[in-house]
Formats: sequence, structure tokens, C-alpha cells
Amino acid sequence: MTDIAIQTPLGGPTLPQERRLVTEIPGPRSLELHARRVAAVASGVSSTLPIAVVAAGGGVIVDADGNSLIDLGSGIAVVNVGNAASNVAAAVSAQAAAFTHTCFMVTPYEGYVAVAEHLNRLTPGDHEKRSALFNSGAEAVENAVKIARHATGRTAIVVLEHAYHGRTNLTMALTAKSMPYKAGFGPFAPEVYRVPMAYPYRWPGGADACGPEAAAQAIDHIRTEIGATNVAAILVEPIQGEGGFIVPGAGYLPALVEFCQANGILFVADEIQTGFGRTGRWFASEHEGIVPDLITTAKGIAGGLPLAAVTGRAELMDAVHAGGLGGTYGGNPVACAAAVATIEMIDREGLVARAEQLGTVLRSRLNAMGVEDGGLGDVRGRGLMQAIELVKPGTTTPDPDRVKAVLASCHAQGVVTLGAGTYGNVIRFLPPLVIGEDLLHEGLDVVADALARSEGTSI
Ligand code: PLZ
Repeated sequence: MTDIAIQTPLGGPTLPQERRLVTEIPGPRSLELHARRVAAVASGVSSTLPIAVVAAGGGVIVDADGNSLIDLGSGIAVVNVGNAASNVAAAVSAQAAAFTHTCFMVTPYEGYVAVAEHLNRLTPGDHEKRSALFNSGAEAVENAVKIARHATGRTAIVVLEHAYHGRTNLTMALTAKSMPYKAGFGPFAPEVYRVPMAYPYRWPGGADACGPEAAAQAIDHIRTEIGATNVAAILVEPIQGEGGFIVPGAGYLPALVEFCQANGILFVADEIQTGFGRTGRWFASEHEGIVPDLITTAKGIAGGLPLAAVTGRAELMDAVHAGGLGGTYGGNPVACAAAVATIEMIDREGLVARAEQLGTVLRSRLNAMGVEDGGLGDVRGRGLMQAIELVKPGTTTPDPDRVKAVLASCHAQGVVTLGAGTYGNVIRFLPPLVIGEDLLHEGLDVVADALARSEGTSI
């Protein structure tokens, strides 16, 4: 088998910001790689759009056939500052040339401390904080649970319907959806309890009643079936990600926070998908004035390098004995250099405000997509984390087949779009915060066209 000779153009912001189709998608070189991949890579690891990426930057991804696709996914909310952002790439190469690893637990270095200082400063609340760094979102969530249990001396963890927190054994237990995340992978970790989520579009009593009613049900469930004094933490995504970009009904999160405070329970915000400017605030908790006791972050933190963190109240974080937290690679110096450059870039370029402004553009485009047949059930989200939920015309019955058709058509037209949702009937939009407004419009034109052309395809 011969390797594909791929000429790698330079990525980053210098890449022409255009949609350019020179072959079908995927093209012949992408198909060659796909054939090698099928023979070499475990099939349990799947890909949304099997092109062979050779470069990416700003709002585009370039493949081995020379196609340039508009990126409305950011590698699942990771490259908020754009792919291969030049200052991130420079920081990475300088750090890689200086030293690549010592293990912070053996011989520490400044980058780790600088990332912790940034996180302590940027996360909600002006109380004293500490941070610990890890490699992936799931690992951060696992450690938040460890810290919460250690600090409270309690074991129960409360999570929500439609939640997503990862794929490791504990985080599978915390995640709601069976297929594909949990099916066949049990048994799962114990002492995890699920309560109702305030899902406005699907709440029987209607969107206005949703927040208070769902909070009352959740609290009742905790009091009667779990026992409030057994609960170490309630773990919440302030806007649910994989579950379908569900913004909790107004009043739901504040009610849970109040209940936590009154009962010695820690409120833990999983900001792994919502963090680092994505929703038009540094962290989505800010939209509701929530100050979590612990916050997990990952994804957007380091411009594409693997890094994650738990940040929280100093007295909780410091409750753990020395040596109780860590890992060989946690807070790797190259990833930390990328994080410092990423955070400085978000600050310098005003990307949080840009996410809010472009979010207004995105919302008006999504609202205008209202298809004649009534298949667009809901438009929701904040900033550059928004989604549409598709239903069978005139009902609230999920329409995952139509989502598949729309996504396939967008992919064929050179626009990287992602699905989501417990019922697989959500299309989510997560463009890089640096995407050009024209490019965003062009991508959304393709989506609007695909959606309109899918009219009447529902049975
Ligand atoms: N918490 C809120 O969104 C990761 C998962 C993609 P890791 N979401 C993308 C997939 O199919 O695996 C995520 C998240 C929230 C935790 C995680 C887990 O983060 O870095 O993937 O472990």
C-alpha cells in the first residue's frame, strides 16, 4: 500500500478564507486515506466527515484534494481562537524547543502556574481559588468528583437528564445517553443519581413554567430518594452540549445553586464546551449570575492542544492531601504555553465580545430558516453556541433522519456541520470565534439551502 503524498500548505490565519470545492467531498485522496484508516483504526472511533485534513486556520479546513471547507464546528468547540493561530503556534514551537516534559509533579515550571493564575482570575466569583490541570475534559470531571467527595465527606453525585460529561467509566455513569456512549460498556460507577433537566422546548407545562417546575422536581427527588445530606455535588452543564444545546429554563440553575448552599452541597459547573468566550461570556455561568464552587474546563482552553482544568474555592481544592491529585502529563508544558497564548489572544482580540456580536447574526439567520412545513421546532443557544431542533412537521416528534440528510448535504457542499441531541435531531453551530462574518453567512446560506431542500422529506 502506498502512502498518500500530501503537500501540506501552511495553516493558520494566512490560509485563504474561502469555500473552494475542486473535487467531490470526500475527494480521491481523502478516500485513499479513508481506506487505510478502515484497515488500521478501530471502527468504534468514528468521524463525521472523512476528509484528509492537511491544514486549517481561521474559519476553514483544507483537505488533501485541495478543497477548502467552512468550519462551523471548531473541532467540537475547541479552536475558539482559530486553528493554528499564529501566536499559539509560535508559543508551542518555542516551548517544544525549550523542553517538552518534566512532569509537574517532579520538577515544576512557570507555564502551569500561569495557566492556574489565569483560570483563577477569569472564572466567576472573586473568592480565593486554586486550579489543577489535567489532559482531557473527562479527566477534569473525574477529578472534580474526587475533590467534591473528599472536601464534603459525602459520596452521592447528582447529574441531569441529557447530560454529557465524558466516556471514561465514571463519566459514562454521569452521561445520560446510552447509544453510542454507554451501550455495552457497563457496569457503571455507583452513587450517581439523575434528576429532571429544565428543557424548555419539551417541558409539558410549557417553557415559562419549565425552570421553576423542573427545579422543584429535581430538589424533591434529591430530598426524598437520595437524601440531601448524602450529596457531595450537583454537576451541571450551564448550557448542555452533546445533549442538544439546551439552555436551562429561566430560574432552574439559580434554584439549584440556592438548594446547594442551604444543604452543604457543592455546585459544579462543567464549562468544558461552554467556556472561553464561546457563549459571549468567558464562562456561561455568568449569563445567570451563577458562582460555582468548582468549574471544569478543557476544549477552548489551549487552541487545540490537550489540556483541562478544575478550578474552585481554595478551601475545597486544598482539602485534598498532597499527592492525591495529578497524572504524568497533566499540565504538560507545551499545552500550557498554548493555553497562555490562547487566553491572551481571547483578551487582546476581544473575542468574547465578538462571540456575542456574531451570535446575534447567527441567531437571526437561524430564526429566518423557518421552513414552510413547520419542521423547525426550536432555535436556541447563546453566542456562537447555538442550534436548531428538527421535528416532524406540525408535531414535536424528533426528526433525526432529516438532520442526517441536512448534514450530508452541507458536507457535500463543503460546510463542516455537527449533529447533537439525545434524539439525534439537533444541528449545532460552533464556528471559531475568529470566523469572518462573510464566511459565516456563506456557511449558513448552504445550511439554509440544505434545510429548504429537505422539506417534504419527512414522513
Ligand atoms: N463535558 C460538557 O462537552 C466533550 C465529546 C465528543 P473530553 N464533548 C465532546 C465525543 O463524542 O466524545 C465534553 C463536554 C462536556 C465533558 C466532555 C468530555 O471532554 O475532552 O472529550 O474528555
